[in-house]
Amino acid sequence: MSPFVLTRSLPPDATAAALRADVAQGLTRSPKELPPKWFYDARGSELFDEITLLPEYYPTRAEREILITRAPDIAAASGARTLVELGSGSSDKTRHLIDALPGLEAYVPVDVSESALTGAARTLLAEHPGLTVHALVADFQYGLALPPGLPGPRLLAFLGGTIGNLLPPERAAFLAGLRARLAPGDALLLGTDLVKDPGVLVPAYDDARGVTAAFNKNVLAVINRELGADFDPGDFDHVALWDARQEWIEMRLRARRAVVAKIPALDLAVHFAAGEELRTEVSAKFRHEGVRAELAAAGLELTHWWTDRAGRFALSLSVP
Ligand code: AVJ
Repeated sequence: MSPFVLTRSLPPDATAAALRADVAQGLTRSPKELPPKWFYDARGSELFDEITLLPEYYPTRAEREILITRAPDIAAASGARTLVELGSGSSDKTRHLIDALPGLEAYVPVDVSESALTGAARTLLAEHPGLTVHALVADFQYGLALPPGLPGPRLLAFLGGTIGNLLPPERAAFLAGLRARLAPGDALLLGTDLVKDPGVLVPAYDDARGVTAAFNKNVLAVINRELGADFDPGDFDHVALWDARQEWIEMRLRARRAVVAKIPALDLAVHFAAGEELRTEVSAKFRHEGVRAELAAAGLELTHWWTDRAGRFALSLSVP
């Protein structure tokens, strides 16, 4: 195998078609909602990277702390020869894991962004000349078609707490789908943000500098550009709230006045009453027992649970 292979399992127009369907459905139902994956165009990815540096946004730093301190334990427990990473982005935090896995032969980053994949691969190959990188352009929510012949044991990593952006039934289906990809000896490394004081949680999603507000409103710019719509982001306020019953953060865009937006590509006009809200993201927070139970329901047994010193974020290892 050559050291770098890239497989596209997303047809080039799949993303455009999925955006049209999500906008057509999500903006014509009540309450209005959109899936959070549409935040991440080039500008949105840049804003997300900026969020990870904010003093209020602790998850990225907390997870990095765990990866740095626990990488040798993760390596020993998994013995991985292949590392598959879902939603790998810049593969920034993964570096700690790759450095700690002595027997690693193949790294398989999976992301919807081809540019993120090629950029990350270039850096990694320079640092690890012996490593084979098989990048996969794919939307991991819709089934993971792994390239054949990846040497086991395989470690599947899903970091960042992104599992919290799926709704509970989506999460169950997603975990069951991952379980179906794992053979005896393989393992799943999962990052989950933990339930904590709303006084810490809410500012993480509503920072003082307004970077998260800009990130939230960017989804309107995506719809304007991709579907020819005429949303004015200034017509909307950023809202972040803690739902104590569901134990999740919700981000919403609230119309400051009555708004009518045209979406020519869908031949649609969308009406917002003054004060009406569009839910743009759910970010669920977890507890040890809840993660154990969700994994067990998918046929995975939790074997390790590591948190940062402050107990804000957890990495878990589970096996089929
Ligand atoms: C890291 C993608 C899971 O839910 O915390 C950051 C995205 N949204 N600020 C999260 C996000 C608002 C984030 N994920």
